Amino acid sequence: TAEAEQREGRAQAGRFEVRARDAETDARCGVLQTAHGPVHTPVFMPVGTQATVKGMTPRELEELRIEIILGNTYHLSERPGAEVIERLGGLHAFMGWNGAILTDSGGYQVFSLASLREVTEDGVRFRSHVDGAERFLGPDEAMEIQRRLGSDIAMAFDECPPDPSDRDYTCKAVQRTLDWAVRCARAPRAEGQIVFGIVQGGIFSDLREECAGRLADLGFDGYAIGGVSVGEGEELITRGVEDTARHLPPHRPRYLMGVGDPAQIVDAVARGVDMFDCVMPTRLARNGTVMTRRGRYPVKAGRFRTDPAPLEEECGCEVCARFSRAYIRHLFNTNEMLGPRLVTEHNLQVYGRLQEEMRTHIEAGTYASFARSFAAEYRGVRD
Ligand code: PRF
Ligand code: ZN
Repeated sequence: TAEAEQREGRAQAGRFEVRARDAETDARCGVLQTAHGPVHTPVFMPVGTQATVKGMTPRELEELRIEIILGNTYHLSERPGAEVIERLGGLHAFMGWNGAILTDSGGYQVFSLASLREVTEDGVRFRSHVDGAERFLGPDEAMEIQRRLGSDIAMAFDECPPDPSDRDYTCKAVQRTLDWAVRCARAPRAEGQIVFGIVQGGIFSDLREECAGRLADLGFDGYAIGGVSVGEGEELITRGVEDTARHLPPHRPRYLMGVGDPAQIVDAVARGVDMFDCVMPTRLARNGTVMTRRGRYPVKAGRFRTDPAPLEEECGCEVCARFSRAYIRHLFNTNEMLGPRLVTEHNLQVYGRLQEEMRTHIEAGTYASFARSFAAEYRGVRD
């Protein structure tokens, strides 16, 4: 029965089994058990900040075979509030989604969205971006909100220093992140909820190593690489991932936060990363940017006015099976809401196909050559 399945899920939550390793790279395939089912890795998690993956119904997400989505502690605590969601049975029941949910802890969102007042050892005082009122969010508050939301994976409350930040400031942010991680590791959780720690350290390899080591001592269920892709450029992103991933426990899932671009995902998987999230596919879709295996293009362009071809010839998603570029261009030009919905579905399918292809090549031991040909094809054509 569904109930027995859920009980079983909660009992197994946090188990991570590595099922295959690539022959030449650090890429691996695994299965992470959550209270709402297994998550196969490598995995891309679509972003559902406001308890919705914008424009997609849960049924459509299920049809895309999506196993896990991301929600945001800060946004949901502003509107409608954690108490409201808890009263309505938790985030899954509230939004009608029965798959897994990971919630980001709110630190990053507060630092980027709200106007900061003060950072103390207990957390962050800030002004809400919704009503301008003063609020406070720290490790205890973030864990309490995530407990009420009932997400499957809660993230520790961290401080992500902006780029550029000097060594002195980054060091202080790492220290605060570690102090907060201790509190997050001990905080009460929802039934079956697991918790991931987040590594910070900016562009400083030794700080990242130290942060990773100390988090590992706390024994989290998984570990995130934070503070990467905050404006530092491609080369430093690669280094940050590499410098962090190799110091994380090999038998636990690794999650690269806020990344990203398909080419960056393919590269990070080769360095041992298992999980990703990014607004890219859904946000680009809403302004009419189609993602493909060969890069991206604006479907609103005049050259598609009479184009009978699908968004992507090799795709095979329901959108590509049924609609032409000319039709979807027309939807955007007339501001029809079906336009953003169709491109969102296609773009998410591109990530779905990518993760399946990555898994196949890891299992076959051919990931290195796959990654090389992917990069050549994807970066070969731009916009
Ligand atoms: N910390 C948290 N969420 C995040 C990040 C982080 O460093 C990033 C950085 N790429 C994206 N989302 N908590
Ligand atoms: Zn398609």
